[in-house]
Amino acid sequence: MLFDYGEFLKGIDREAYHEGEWQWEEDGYTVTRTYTYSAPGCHDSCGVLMYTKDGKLERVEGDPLDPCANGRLCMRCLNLAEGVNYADRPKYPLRRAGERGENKWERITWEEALDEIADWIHENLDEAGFGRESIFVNHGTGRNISSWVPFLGGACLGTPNIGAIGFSGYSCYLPRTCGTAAGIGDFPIVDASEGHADRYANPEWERPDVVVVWGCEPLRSNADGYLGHWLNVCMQMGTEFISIDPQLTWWGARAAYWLPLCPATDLALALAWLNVITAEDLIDHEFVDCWCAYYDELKEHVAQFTPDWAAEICQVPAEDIAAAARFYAGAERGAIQWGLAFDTQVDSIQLCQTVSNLMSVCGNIDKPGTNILVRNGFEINPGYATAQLYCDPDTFAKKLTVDLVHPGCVQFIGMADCDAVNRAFETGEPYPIKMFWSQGSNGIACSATAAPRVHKMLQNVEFCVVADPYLTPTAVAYADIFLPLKTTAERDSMRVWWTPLRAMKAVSEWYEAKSDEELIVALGNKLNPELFQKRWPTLEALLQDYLDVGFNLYDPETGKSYKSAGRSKAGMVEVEDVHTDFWKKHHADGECSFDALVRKGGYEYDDFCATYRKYEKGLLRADGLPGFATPTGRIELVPYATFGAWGIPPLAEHVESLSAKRWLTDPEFKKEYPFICINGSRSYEFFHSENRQQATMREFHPMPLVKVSPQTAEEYGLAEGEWIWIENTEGRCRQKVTIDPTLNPRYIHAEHGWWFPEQEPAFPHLYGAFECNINNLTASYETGHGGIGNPLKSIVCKIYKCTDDVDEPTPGEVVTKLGGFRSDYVAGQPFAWTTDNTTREGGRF
Ligand SMILES: Nc1nc2c(c(=O)[nH]1)N[C@H]1C(S)=C(S)[C@@H](COP(=O)(O)OP(=O)(O)OC[C@H]3O[C@@H](n4cnc5c(=O)[nH]c(N)nc54)[C@H](O)[C@@H]3O)O[C@H]1N2
Ligand SMILES: Nc1nc2c(c(=O)[nH]1)N[C@H]1C(S)=C(S)[C@@H](COP(=O)(O)OP(=O)(O)OC[C@H]3O[C@@H](n4cnc5c(=O)[nH]c(N)nc54)[C@H](O)[C@@H]3O)O[C@H]1N2
Ligand code: SF4
Ligand SMILES: [Mo]
Repeated sequence: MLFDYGEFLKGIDREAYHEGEWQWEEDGYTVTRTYTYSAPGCHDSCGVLMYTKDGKLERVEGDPLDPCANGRLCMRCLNLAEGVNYADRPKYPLRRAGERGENKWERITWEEALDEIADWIHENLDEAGFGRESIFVNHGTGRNISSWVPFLGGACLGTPNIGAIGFSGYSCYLPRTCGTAAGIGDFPIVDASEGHADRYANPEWERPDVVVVWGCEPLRSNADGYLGHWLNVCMQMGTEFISIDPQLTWWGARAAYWLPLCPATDLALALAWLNVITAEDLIDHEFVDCWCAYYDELKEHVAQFTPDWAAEICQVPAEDIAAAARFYAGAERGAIQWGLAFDTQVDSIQLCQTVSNLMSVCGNIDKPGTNILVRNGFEINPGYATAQLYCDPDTFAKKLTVDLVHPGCVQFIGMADCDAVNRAFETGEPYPIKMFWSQGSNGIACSATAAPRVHKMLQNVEFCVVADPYLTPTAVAYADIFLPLKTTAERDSMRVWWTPLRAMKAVSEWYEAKSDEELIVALGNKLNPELFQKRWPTLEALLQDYLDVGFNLYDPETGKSYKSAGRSKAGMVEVEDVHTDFWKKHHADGECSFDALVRKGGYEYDDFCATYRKYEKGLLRADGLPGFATPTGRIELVPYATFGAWGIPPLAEHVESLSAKRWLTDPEFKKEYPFICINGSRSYEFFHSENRQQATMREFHPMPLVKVSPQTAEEYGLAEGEWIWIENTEGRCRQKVTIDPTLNPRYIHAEHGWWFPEQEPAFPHLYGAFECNINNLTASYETGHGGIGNPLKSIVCKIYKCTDDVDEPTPGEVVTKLGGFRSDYVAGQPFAWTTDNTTREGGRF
């Protein structure tokens, strides 16, 4: 065995690492043992030692005593001090002093900023007859904000319209959570021992035999509370891997099988795996018999999806599809690590449900070394649900829902529907959006599919507030008021995503910046003083409430408690007690506070995620009976009831995107746009559009790179480092060529999220945010069943060399000065050409 956790632990000099202390002095530094709050951006939270001198963060090291990350850090955390101390980081609130996009600002006080916001809302919404639903709150992916910004939207601003601007199909993570909620009732993640404080040494834990890394690169992304190096440890302990990815990744290069499928054909492959596994009877009979419903229906349905059928769609040999399926199903303990690619396809929700069926029929659910079912530790679940508890019920009823723009779809997600929001901006229907509040998102450079189109709709918004640690293209383009925010280093906060509950302790200050939590308290006390004076008058009160009741509706005077009614649109339900399990555990011993958590090293594990076979123990269902949290109490391999209620066909069928359909059926179109562009795979240096300010990151990764195959380079006469245009019907952008000998010649891969903080901020350049933006080529409004999933990672395009034609307008000029690449957008329609005979119905042509 290459990796022995016991040996690893024995090798740590615990005294040198000040075991039992949370802060000490060392060589002129104050060292603080704490957790990052998803620094910078990031979905995770790793144990760090922060080295400060005179109140300034100078260095960050991994904390080997932290069981989550075991002292390992990404370059993004190791380089945190450079991001935190960036010279041009805004220090004070700013008011726009010129036109939008001129980048002219004047310094104002927080009091002035909050007054102006309150006055604007009062005069232009409340007194002018508009409801608070006319405020759209935009937030991004940083899991350092996903509990807090929605809460700010609901509790401070009183709007139900909270979401991600221009991000059609909720194409990040939500498809996976909904796809599994329907069939399993809970969310499965790969068990790499992360639920246990004693980790790989836990006596119940067993390492997975086979892990399928599917549409995910966990070493680069560490996505969604999951650290990639956990899987690396499993590999070192003997786990074998399958990689399902159009590109050769680190995992693919070390895998027993690499299935380089055509982008966005994963459902065809998954159905073929089910076909093999059911036809060859490779299922876990005991598990299926006891715990799964509708197996016969599933088996009958997948009988048509043979490996030969899938081979043609996926462009992977049928034998390889079948052999890999047998390898996964034959493992005693198999697990599937799935990634963003699951969310960026039009058949996304059925794909997620189908792959959760693969886990279920093989019995790979909630047993050691398989996919375990996890929830937020200690039942602390603030977020959309709690935000909506504080919104006026009549206003809540006006939430922008999916049915407004995708007829027949049913809203079952907490966020406002991204396309319904677009449509409200574009048409004023069903009501105009008058105010845009953006916090923790760089929408125009990142989340906005069809970025030029989103620019068109945002440029005339009446009032815009952007809150961010940095002045982003989104701030320069739209903000009337800019609010400077703290980073993880300056922030007192907590997070619980799965387990453990973690505390982040502020170690430095940044001028007048406020943390997201401090902003909630300040804004809430300004706009909603009655509620905030009672519940959250101070930061301490807010943090305590998080631990005590997770922001649920709770009135200590009447004893009445309410929880959100989950995914439904229905609002709330009265419950007996909303106290969290953390409160129940620690209220009496006085350890239920932020400070207590910091003192004990910043973390505490929860029992739920550490318990295996929860379905046998009655831990999953609200009624406490054994089984799963589904209507039948079993895993529903065909989720008739839930998908039925959501308007989604319960039996899965692969569907191509609109452009793929046209590409496959229209030879002229395919000749014009011969490549499929996979885009946005994560890099080690950046988190979406973040960290571009950091000189060290730019030294490693100076410019946006578009990968091409050697064949393509030869055919087009392209040299390494040469700029090329990438173009399709929606727009174009340029990136620098890098030649990848492992890439399939039919694909290219472009990067997303690029802007250049060192370049001109003002229009038309806007820090270069449109120059290299691959989302000039992607489209809004194309979603799959349920309004879920957008095919943003499989766009068709052509490429050609950049020339030095100075008369040609730059993309920035096209977008900010010349009305955009297209003038023929139709609200609700992704492409101008889809108004003719192309529809979303049906499978592959
Ligand atoms: N073409 C293409 N487009 C994509 C993707 C892709 O793969 N391809 N990926 C998509 C996905 S999955 C996502 S989730 C979106 C992400 O889209 P965004 O979430 O908009 O992306 P970020 O660039 O991470 O923007 C986050 C902002 O938060 C700020 N920030 C950092 N720390 C804090 C903090 O503590 N508090 C607050 N309030 N703000 C902070 C950062 O400075 C930054 O401006 O992009 C999507 N866009
Ligand atoms: N360093 C860093 N970490 C991040 C982020 C970041 O920007 N930077 N972003 C965070 C966010 S919000 C997210 S959502 C996660 C995403 O993180 P991951 O889930 O790891 O996703 P990606 O890096 O986009 O892509 C992973 C792999 O999917 C493959 N892929 C693309 N299209 C397809 C397809 O159609 N089918 C299959 N099977 N594979 C495909 C790509 O080739 C790539 O190798 O990362 C998070 N972590
Ligand atoms: S995953 Fe990496 S960037 Fe994210 S908190 Fe951990 S070390 Fe930092
Ligand atoms: Mo994401």
